[in-house]
Amino acid sequence: MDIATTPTNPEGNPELADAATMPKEPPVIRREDYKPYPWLLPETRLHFDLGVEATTVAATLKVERNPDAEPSGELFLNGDSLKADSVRVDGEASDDWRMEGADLIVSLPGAKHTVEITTTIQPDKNTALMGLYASNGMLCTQCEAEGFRRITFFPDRPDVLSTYSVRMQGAKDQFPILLCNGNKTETGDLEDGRHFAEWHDPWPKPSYLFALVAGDLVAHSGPFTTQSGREVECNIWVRAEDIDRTDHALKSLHQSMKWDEETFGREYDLDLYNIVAVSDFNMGAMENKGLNVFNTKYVLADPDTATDDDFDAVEGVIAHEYFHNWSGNRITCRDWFQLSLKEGFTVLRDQLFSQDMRGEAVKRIEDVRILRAAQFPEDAGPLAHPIRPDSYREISNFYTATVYNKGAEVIRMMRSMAGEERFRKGTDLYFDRHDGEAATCEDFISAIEEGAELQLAQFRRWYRQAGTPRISVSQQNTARGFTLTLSQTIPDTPGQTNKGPMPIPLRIAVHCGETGSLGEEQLIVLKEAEETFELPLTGPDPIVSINRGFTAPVIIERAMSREALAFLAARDNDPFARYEAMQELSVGHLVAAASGELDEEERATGKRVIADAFRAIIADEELDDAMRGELMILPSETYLFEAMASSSPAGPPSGERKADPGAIHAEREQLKTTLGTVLKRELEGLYARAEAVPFDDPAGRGARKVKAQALALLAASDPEKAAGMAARQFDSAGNMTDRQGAMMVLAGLKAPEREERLAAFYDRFKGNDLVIDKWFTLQALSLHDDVINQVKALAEHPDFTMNNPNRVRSLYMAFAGNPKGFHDASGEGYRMIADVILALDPINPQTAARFVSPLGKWRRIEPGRAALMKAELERIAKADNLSRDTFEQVSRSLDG
Ligand code: B3K
Ligand code: ZN
Repeated sequence: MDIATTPTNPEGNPELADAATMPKEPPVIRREDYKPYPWLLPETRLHFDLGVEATTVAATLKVERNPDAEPSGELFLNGDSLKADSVRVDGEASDDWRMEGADLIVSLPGAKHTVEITTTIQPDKNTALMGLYASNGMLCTQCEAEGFRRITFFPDRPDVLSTYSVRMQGAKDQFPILLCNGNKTETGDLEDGRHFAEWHDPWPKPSYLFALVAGDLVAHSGPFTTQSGREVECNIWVRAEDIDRTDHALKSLHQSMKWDEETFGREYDLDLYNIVAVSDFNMGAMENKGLNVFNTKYVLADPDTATDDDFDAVEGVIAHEYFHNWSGNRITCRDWFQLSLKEGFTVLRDQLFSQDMRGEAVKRIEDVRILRAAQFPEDAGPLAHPIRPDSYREISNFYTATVYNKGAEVIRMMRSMAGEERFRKGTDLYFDRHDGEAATCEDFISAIEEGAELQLAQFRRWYRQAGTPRISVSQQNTARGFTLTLSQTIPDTPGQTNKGPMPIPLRIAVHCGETGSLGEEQLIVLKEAEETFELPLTGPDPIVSINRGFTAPVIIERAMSREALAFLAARDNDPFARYEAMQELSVGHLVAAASGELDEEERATGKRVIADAFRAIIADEELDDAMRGELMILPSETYLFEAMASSSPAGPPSGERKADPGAIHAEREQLKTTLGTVLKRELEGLYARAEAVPFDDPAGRGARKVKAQALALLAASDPEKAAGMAARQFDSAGNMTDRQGAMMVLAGLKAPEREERLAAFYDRFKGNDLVIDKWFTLQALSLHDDVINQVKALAEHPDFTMNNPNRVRSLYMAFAGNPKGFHDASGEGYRMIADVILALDPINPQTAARFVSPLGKWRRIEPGRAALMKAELERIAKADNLSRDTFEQVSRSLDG
């Protein structure tokens, strides 16, 4: 049992049932077992007497029988690490109740009752950061998915909607600001320096959307007038010292509100919208009704402390949580298997919003890069699951790139097939039909099918089949014209074999290699396992541009010459297709080289073609720097790992080759060195041109991006010179993007400038947690030879703590993503991450479990490293008292 997360029982008994760690083999919850809850809860009243060390919660639940459910004489209430101080039914003390594990069951004879339960919780002991916890002296909550049961006994499931009225009271000096969901209805002073606030949320909601915040906060406020003319008070609540870094968050919120009205016809539905930034938070943010709670990382931004990417992340997460008000809160999920109903759809909505704010091409490329970095590996590994999973042991483990990002891609495919206008009719129907309900993915598909006039019978397979489809492409020039034969296979994944073909929409165009003329685009939908499409021949030497815009989340396998790829990289009129051709050019070369398939001459040719393509991109005057920067990004080592593990040398079935991270790293570094050497003049020219663009210039953002890339390539070929350039850039930087870009280069070099600038960075930003997180990350991610020892030393730094998830991630998640350090052939990197999991599990199981997946790649890696990774997983599995979270991920990683 986890003492640190277990509140002391008021009767002195420490044996409170903790749902996260009991029993040893936690039960499997199955989608097919769904049953409606036997009771309705029209009204919930909560009374909080707030204290950091002890908070008492008095809950009053009005319950009545649910006519649509199987009747029960018992009211089953979830609990986690709670004890009831008192239970009353209809105003009388009751002893007709019992505990079953962590849960409380009350016998109820009639059709309608009032149940009152009092509990006492200890927020400052709550290191798991689920339920009510203390952060920097303030109190805040996180309830999704199953945190409300750590506050009070309750039917803590998303299909039980209730109207909440809340009274909160506490010391006025400690908690001057008292916030909850909905509208504030009353405030007042009490005796002994205490005060209270009462809140009422008129919109029935599930318990996971409950939130409360009490603390010493100030607001950056700015009203928003809705399309129907209502004024909404918008507040960004932060600690006083952070108020100057909230402009971007407020602006992003206003833009999101306007965009959702214009694009999806959705208007906000309360007079108040509060966002609170907290430093201790398990994930990015939470969409609680009218009171979003955010990780500070996704609220605070100014140019001196946040990079351009940080600004984008703030905009994206603010939008995401706001959009949940309709796709998540007004229409919520019937059960947690339906998570992608709200998450996939909301990710798509935030992606479309950011495309509109910042430009479609670059945003689409970024989103595909994230999908390939996080979701493709998940789909190819032991944790693969469909976007609508069939079972889980711990739902926190299913907030995944699959549910979120692949979920968004699946809905995006519907949009591509219907077109924007018909898709909007589909979403309108969905919102109209299910407003106020707890719905299912099936409800969503049916509404789109009807509203957007699509046939989605076969398409439903995307919801139940895991694995990234692989599409092989072959083209034949025939007497009549030109045909393209496409075949799809969906790899086996844990528990799933022999999957049926899925509809795969592919935007496609055929260009003429000889004349250079570009063909017209069309959308084809591959439905069968194999299909042949006749396409107009635009001229000799047809070059196929396929999956333009990345219309489908699939892997295209095609044998295309380097020359044809170079043509697409330089000429295609679809920006994504250009990016893709550049990636393929590099991936093809690097995987073949890392697999030892290239002799010296082939290796030299491969690098020359890539260098020529880079040269053409640097010289292309029609490109803006933001897009140029995308085209110049080399495939990541994670992506190359995936490509190598799933590519087949000469003919035999896919998936036989194992990834060799050492060889991948060496080849990629060698390519960088060649590019830096061969393109020295061009890269220095690019750097100088970009350096001259002022920060506030509309082209400044793109300029900073290409400047960082030029510097990284130059550093690979001439480290000494690059150290000087990076140090100069660091010293003169007026913004964090340039500062971080310089530090990234310096961190990987053995140069005196490295230590001096790391110290200067630390001294300047000491006390600013988000920037000090960057300082940890820069070092943990570096390609320095001694990175493992550096990370060990950083873990001893006074600023390091296992209790703050941002800090833990800044050091160890960065390290787990550092291919050089993590995959060190000694196995030390694997051991370090396994040690982190074991140390963190009793403190914060949700965050600990997130570190398992890097080790779960063992089956796809060369045998030496595979054995080391597996041994670490087995060591974790043997530990006593593993949390449900970590137990599930480790056992799937070993079994899958
Ligand atoms: N819905 C929350 C995620 C909650 C995660 C709980 N483990 C944030 C979001 O997706 O918007
Ligand atoms: Zn979300």
